[in-house]
Amino acid sequence: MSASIFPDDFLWGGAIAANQAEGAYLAGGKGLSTVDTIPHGEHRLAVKLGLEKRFSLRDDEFYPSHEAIDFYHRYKDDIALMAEMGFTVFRTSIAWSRIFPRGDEKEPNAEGIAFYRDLFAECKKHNIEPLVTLCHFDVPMYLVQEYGSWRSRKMVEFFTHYARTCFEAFDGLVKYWLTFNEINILLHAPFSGAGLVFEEGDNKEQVKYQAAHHELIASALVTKIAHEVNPDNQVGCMLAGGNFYPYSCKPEDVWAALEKDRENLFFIDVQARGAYPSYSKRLFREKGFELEVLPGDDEILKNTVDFVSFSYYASRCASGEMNELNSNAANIVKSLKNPYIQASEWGWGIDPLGLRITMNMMYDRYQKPLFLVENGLGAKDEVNAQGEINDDYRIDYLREHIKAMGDAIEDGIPVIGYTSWGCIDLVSASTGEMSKRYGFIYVDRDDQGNGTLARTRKKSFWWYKKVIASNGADL
Ligand code: BGP
Repeated sequence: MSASIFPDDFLWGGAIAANQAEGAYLAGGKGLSTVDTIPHGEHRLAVKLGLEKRFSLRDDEFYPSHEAIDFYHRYKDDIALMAEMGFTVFRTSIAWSRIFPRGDEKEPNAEGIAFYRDLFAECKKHNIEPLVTLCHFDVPMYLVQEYGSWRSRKMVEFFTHYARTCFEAFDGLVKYWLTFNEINILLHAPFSGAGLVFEEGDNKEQVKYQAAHHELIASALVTKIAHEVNPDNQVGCMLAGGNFYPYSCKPEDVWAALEKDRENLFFIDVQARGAYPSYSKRLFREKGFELEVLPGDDEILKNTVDFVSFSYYASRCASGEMNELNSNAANIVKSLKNPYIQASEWGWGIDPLGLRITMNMMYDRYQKPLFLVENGLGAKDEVNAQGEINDDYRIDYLREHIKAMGDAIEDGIPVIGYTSWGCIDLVSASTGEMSKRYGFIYVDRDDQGNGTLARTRKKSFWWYKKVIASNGADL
């Protein structure tokens, strides 16, 4: 075994999100949130894109997120399993509507605060550092119906109040914070990303970029507040990452890839550099809209993040002739199929070198420490006759990506840590099903909601434990 190239204080762990794991969607005074209303099945995509309203919950449809894996009641046992793997960091999110059920109250819901205090204290008890996302694809439904969600500048007030409440309530327990999960997903799935529902006659692009402006202002203010509450707080932005490759060396393809990268990096350019990027002027002019920007907004945006976090599942590919016909979905961000790489069962390209390329590009651009907070392979696992889950395909995927992250560290990039996505099986964000699994820990539950919810260690559990114990040397 070679010596570790990972720093001694490198954080190893896994990631989940409240709405994909907790279940208990109305327990403890929680209000309804956007994600609770996204149905399983044929309407799913249209709802996520903000094109169809499904505000009333239908009894004849199954919403897996309502029960999920019951992490809400089982977190102590689950955290113990993570501690057994040697986690030093655990990423989860706070469900905004557990703290503020409607979203615009002055006083928080005491039960919601108590739940997360206990959860974070449990992590600390096991010497696990919580890494907490304030908004992971969930907005209180009341704010969507009353205010139009992030269309409205009022959201800045509600979100900053929510964030301050969390910083104060969990001070001393949580140090690492993320403002918005995969903030760029707002452009690709506006309802999932930001609670946006389009009305007739909307200029959709205008609505999205106005909402983006509000989120960017809120994120900058929240970063400032976090530092005021406790100067030790570290706040990161979060990108659904993965560079675009040009489909060929044709200049039009190279330009297309650069533009597609800018579309996503636009958010991080603001959050990490503190101002709208130079290319945005032309972008807005050509799209034919003007943002409502208040005096003082430029000053607010100067509150940049402490680190840049991102998810990486796949690289992407673009050409000058890309259109709906020749593009396929690699996650929700459209991409051409890259003929040089293999893909997962869901068509997401598997490209470890793409991770090293993405990390180098981001560090060159931002010069801030990176944190890889989501990475993993969604796959259908089989439980064999002995009750074992031999997920060698997952181990292979993770090994190659951890190696690539190690290469990026050797390239000179400071990296804070790694949290593999869905460290315990949970509900998939794209499919809304259980059968697309990422975990080291298997959860007995199927797509129809059957199963005992029992937890079983997969083969990858033992492998990851060894990786952590050797600080990434024994892969
Ligand atoms: C990211 C989301 C996660 C997670 C992951 C895997 O986009 O931040 O919430 O779900 O993708 O995606 P999926 O669950 O669709 O396989």
